[in-house]
Amino acid sequence: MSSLERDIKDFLRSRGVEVIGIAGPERLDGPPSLDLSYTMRGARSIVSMALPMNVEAIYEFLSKRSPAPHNMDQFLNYQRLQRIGKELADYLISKGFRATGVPLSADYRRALYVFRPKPALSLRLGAIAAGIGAQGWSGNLKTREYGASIYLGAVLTDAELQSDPPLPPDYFVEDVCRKCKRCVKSCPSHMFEESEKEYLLLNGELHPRGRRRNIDLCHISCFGLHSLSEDRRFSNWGMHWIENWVEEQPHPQKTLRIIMDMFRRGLTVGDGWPRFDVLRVLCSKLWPEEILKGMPQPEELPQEESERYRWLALFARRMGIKGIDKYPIPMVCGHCALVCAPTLEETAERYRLLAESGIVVPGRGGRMTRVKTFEEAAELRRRYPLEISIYRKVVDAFRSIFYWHFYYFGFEPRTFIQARTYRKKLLKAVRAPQSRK
Ligand code: B12
Repeated sequence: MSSLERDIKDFLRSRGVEVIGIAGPERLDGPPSLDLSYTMRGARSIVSMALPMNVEAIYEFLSKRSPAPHNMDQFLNYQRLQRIGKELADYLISKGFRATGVPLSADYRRALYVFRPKPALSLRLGAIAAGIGAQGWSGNLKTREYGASIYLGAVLTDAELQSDPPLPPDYFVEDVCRKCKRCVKSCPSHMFEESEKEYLLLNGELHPRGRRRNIDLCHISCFGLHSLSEDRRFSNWGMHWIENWVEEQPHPQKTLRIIMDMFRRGLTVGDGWPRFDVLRVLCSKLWPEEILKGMPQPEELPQEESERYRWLALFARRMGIKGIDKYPIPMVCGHCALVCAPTLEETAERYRLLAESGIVVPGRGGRMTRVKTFEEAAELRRRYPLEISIYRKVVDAFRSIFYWHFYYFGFEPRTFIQARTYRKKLLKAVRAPQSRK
């Protein structure tokens, strides 16, 4: 490791980042979203970093005590990682290199169908190439230090840096996930399989994970459109159910039916756009530090739930986001990453909290109320149906369709060609007899 790599790591450690990895030019052969030059022309290396999620906040979230501390943790850390990324980029620029921090999410490539987003740069793939972790069964990037309950960030530079050694592709899937699979059980919409694998191809190696049944099942859970688990035993913090999914979820191969149900619900919730837009402005823009003025840390939040929501709503309004004050909780799921801890015992404990946590639904005055059984939840929803005016539904539907296409609609020949090349290479690798375990 030459002095520059050492300086970079010392710089990040001095800012509280402990999990750091570097991938140089020879370690960046993979899917289109590992093409660094798409984000920064002439980029040759990536510095990947991970910060842990606040564990006490995860406990409050999974046990259905409160989603507020975890959401505050997300708000603060997505800004903190971007700030550290900018400072490292400025440091490298002061040393005569070109460099840039990378947006942490919602920085999608333009596409003809905008609701299955592909990133400009994949922080997960960058992290695997830089050796800070490997895929877990859920497809999340898992680290030895924090498991998958992390925030990922990165900095790109034209410096040709020395790569850190990668983990074997099946480092976790073979030795840890095979004995666990609690991410599968914690996913309310059963987005990925329990036993079947699929692969991504990175630097000539096949990286296994659980086969996705249908990625829209995750979009529907993560955007709070259907919060009830398939077995009706627990929920996430989403406010909505898709009525015809309560009895039975559609088969994952019924792609069009699932997309239609997603639109039917997504375009009638009345606040679909601000709920996504708060993530977009939080994760893809570094705001002035004033935005954090007086903002409490997750563990400093007041006990009263409405008081906690007041702080989150203030944070959102400081980013120009209105319309979610009553329930300023954009992060309603992420169970697959939140349960995934550095040890099997800790993962088992987090999953136990979730499995025994029951169901939360909007009750009196729309306040999220926790109950033990599906029957109680259904009764509460019947007694306190969410009142969303036609006007709000129509305005929000227009805003969602307009802005999703304003920001993400288009056709990128470069991406199209890269994707075809990658798919061919992946198919060839997967079909090669000795390749897969
Ligand atoms: C899009 C996105 C989502 C989408 C889709 C998720 C997905 N596809 O994996 C949704 C909204 C569903 C989602 C959900 C979640 N997300 Co998210 N998300 C992202 C985002 C923006 C890109 C993910 C990504 O890397 N996709 C590209 C690849 C890896 O996806 P893929 O489907 O495996 O790709 C296959 C093919 O499509 C092809 N391919 C790869 N790249 C490309 C590019 C193009 C153009 C094409 C055509 C094909 C192609 O190759 C792969 C297979 O061979 C990243 C931020 C970032 N910029 O990296 C955050 C990120 C991955 N999300 C994160 C988190 C925490 C979550 C959630 C836990 C919810 C939450 N926010 O709390 C869930 C987890 C769901 C899961 N199990 O995957 C974290 C991940 C942390 C970790 N431990 O890995 C990230 C890194 C944000 C951050 N900065 O921390 N997410």
